Amino acid sequence: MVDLLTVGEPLVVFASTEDNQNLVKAANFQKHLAGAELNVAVGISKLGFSTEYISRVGNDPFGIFIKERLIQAKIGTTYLSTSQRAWTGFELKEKVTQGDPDTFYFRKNSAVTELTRKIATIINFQNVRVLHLTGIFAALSEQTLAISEALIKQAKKDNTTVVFDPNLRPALWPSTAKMVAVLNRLAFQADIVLPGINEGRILTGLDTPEQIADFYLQHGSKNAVIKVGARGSYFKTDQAKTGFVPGFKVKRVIDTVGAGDGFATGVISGLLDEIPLPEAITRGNAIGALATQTTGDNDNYPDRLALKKFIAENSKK
Ligand code: KDG
Repeated sequence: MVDLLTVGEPLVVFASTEDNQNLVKAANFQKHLAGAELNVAVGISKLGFSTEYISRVGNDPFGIFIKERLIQAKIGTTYLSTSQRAWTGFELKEKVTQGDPDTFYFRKNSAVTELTRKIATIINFQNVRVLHLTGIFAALSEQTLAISEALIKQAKKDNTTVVFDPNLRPALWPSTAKMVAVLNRLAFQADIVLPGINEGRILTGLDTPEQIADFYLQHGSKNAVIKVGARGSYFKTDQAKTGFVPGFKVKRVIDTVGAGDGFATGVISGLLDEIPLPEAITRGNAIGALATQTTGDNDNYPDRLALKKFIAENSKK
């Protein structure tokens, strides 16, 4: 049995080590592993679950680095292939002392865009507990969108839980209208949709977490969890259960990138452990907070012991 199956583009990220220097001026960078879906696979694997990652890399030093890191992280590579023609994608990331860092991608026509929907036909969803998808993979090409649609369709047929994180990346879409239409179409089919509050506002035209959650439930999503930054997360379930799960305070944020994937990791791990949704969201809030403490997206994701310790030490008595 595979606990988590995800599909996405792995990236090498070069994170600047110089505070508040833009990407033109910065001269020193550190190499890390990135890619939203890969971050989730890393986090889920670290918590002791089995994972498989559908992807494709180039036959180049970045591709080899990614493959080595996947093996180290014990992520299944059954559906990972290597292109002899296209390169692996990479990105540059700023270091900022406030707010979200600027990023720049080198990923157009990268190896992962050679995947075709045939890959979806070889998955046996009877052996997969959770399918995780984000709006980033769907944005990369018509083929990656077709793969996303096919995976959701097959997963639903076999009652695999579908978790969808819209992960808006407007730069990857031809227009906002197309981004909104496509991502909502995917989100409406999900068992759990995980937008950030600002993403939810763009996708629904509504304002509050309650309104955004209602919008998704009215259109078919079974459960919605709306991330409201460091404050915490609001949820609404198909059983009409609602609530707000407070976030964890951290002294200093080093880098916000990877926090959303950390959140998804916590929620998915809770689903896999079959604990109540609010407890799963507490895990999500915790891993999101831990992710902000280092420069790499997933370097500070915890194992079970570290997660338990962080929650115990930082929960209000
Ligand atoms: O969620 C983290 C991602 O933004 C980062 O790893 C890079 O996958 C990436 C993307 O497309 O932005």
